[in-house]
Amino acid sequence: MPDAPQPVFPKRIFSGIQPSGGLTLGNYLGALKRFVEAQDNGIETVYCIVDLHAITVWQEPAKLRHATRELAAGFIAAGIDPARSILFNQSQVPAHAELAWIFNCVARMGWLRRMTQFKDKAGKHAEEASVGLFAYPNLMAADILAYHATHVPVGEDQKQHLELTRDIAIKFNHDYGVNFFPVVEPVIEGAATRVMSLRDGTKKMSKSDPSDQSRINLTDDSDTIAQKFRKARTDPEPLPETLDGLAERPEARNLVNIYAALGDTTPEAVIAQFGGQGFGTFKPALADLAVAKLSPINAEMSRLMQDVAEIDRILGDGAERAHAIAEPVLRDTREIVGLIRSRR
Ligand code: AQP
Repeated sequence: MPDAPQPVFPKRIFSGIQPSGGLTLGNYLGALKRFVEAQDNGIETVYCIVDLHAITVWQEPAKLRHATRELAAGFIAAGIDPARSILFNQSQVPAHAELAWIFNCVARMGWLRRMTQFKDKAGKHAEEASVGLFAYPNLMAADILAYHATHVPVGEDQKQHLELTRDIAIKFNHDYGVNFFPVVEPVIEGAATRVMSLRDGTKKMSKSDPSDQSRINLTDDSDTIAQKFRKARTDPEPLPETLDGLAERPEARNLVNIYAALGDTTPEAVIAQFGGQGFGTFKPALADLAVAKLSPINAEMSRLMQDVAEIDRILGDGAERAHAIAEPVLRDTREIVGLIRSRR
């Protein structure tokens, strides 16, 4: 008997960022900047401020509200057009939480125990971590699959979670004998898929790092950006003449990658320009480039934050449009699973 025809899932991009603090240069280069490129390529794009993920660790309610609105301002200031992309906060669309529960019953304990991000975040205190932090990747799978998204642009740190999303889709489809959820493609591209801390080139730049000097925040003013790059940890050698020379120099490699990503060029081109020169020349050039690229975003974020009612309106409108896509997917999921829905 010939195989049943496979459904074709039209290309749709989904990705999200947690409002667990301010946006960093890592979020901008690894995620946000690439979200804008995808939108501008004419692909259907759904972008989510994942507030339910943020509360997997304690968030002060007033700060969470502020961070959610500021993140929305950051998306728009960086170039996300709420008329062309769907921009909303996760908790306004109940499909995410409901599908996550179903996926809690699909994913296996052993799969989640292998997640390195949980190990990193819970550290030695795993017994005290929230159940939500452990089950976080199932909610992430629900975020993506509630939209039948096919492509997910993320930074390198999210690769393992996306592999889990694929495993959940495959197991669900197999267990229920359907071809309902797409097996998503991670899109991990560009010169800065893993921006590192300015204090330690072996650690990811992160919004929750206790040292503010370790990261560039999108809310930092020009002087702060310049000062942080000036003080960034480096070694005493000049930049090498070839890319191979960066292999054992994580801090130098990180700064070259940041320059390349901000300047829309390649690390090779940066080395061709600055090879043989010391950090006394390179760091000010990097700071100038960063200020030129980030300060218009910073200024626009401040302007948008003057009108939080408008930000809330944009998020509400995005949530309506997101709900219109996700709800039919949930309806079909309930049907497949055998959950009766007879309420009017
Ligand atoms: N340093 C980074 N380099 C490249 N990409 C990064 N991303 C985060 N940090 C870097 C990408 O940004 C998107 C949103 O990430 P997130 O804020 O939702 O979660 P996260 O990865 O846990 O980021 P943080 O800054 O480390 O947050 P905290 O400190 O709260 O845990 C993702 O696509 C991510 O890959």
